[in-house]
Amino acid sequence: STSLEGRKAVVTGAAQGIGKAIAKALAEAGAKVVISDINGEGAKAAAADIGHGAVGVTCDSTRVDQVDKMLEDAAENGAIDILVNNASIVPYIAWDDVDLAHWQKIIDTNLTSVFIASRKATDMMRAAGRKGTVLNIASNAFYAGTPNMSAYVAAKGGVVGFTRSLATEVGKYGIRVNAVTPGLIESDGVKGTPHAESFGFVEMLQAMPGKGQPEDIAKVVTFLVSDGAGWMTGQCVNVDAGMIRL
Ligand code: NAD
Ligand code: 4PL
Repeated sequence: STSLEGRKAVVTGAAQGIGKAIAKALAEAGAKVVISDINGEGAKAAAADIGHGAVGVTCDSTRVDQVDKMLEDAAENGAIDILVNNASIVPYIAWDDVDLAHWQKIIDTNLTSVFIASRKATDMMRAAGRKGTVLNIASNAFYAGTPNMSAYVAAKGGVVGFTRSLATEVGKYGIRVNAVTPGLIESDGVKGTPHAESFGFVEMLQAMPGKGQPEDIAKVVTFLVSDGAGWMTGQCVNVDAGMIRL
């Protein structure tokens, strides 16, 4: 079933946008949700907005010490059941402006952060004998090679590769690891940026034209972390109204 009653979940980067919609959907499905974000005020505001016992905490997903503590706190002397790695920077940067500093910042925030939280969360799940699950938010930009985000696309490709290998490593413990690749979504982070100018072009490519919303991603994530997806691991599910037909 898709009920998450009694499950403990952490969603990173959930103060706004797709992460907040995921946190809301998991909470509505019955999970106790920790909203983790570098923007602690935003995380607390999101938790208050969502209700259902959701809690907002300040945590920089690139910092091992902060992530380990955040996950220890969320586990409440056990282990969490669900980790959603969503935190990321969504840059719009011309190729000619991509320097090493930008590259390293994006790899750190969008890829290394996924390793850091997954390392700790799956170690804790194994120690507690918990058959938990990790869900990584990648992007269909990995398939499309979308312009003006080369470091981002590289990081998301890394996330897809890591999803496959981590699923292999921890499958023997009953821990499932999957990813979702959203297409362009009208999130808080996209609104008011040059990405928002891309909707016309993206809708032309979609089998079903329309502006993707955070809830469109949250619904699929809720299923993938539920027992209904218990026979799925190492998978990458594309959610983009048919822009990419794999
Ligand atoms: P957003 O910018 O609206 O929200 C991102 C959140 O992550 C923010 O609350 C921000 O504070 C947080 N964050 C950034 N760096 C952090 C860090 N170091 N530690 C903790 N939190 C941090 O983004 P969004 O559009 O909702 O995107 C959410 C996810 O979906 C990301 O993984 C993004 O790459 C992916 N995605 C987005 C789109 C899109 O079009 N919006 C498309 C495909 C994939
Ligand atoms: C197709 O992940 O997948 C813009 C911004 N367009 O972040 C994305 C597409 C964006 C995308 C993305």
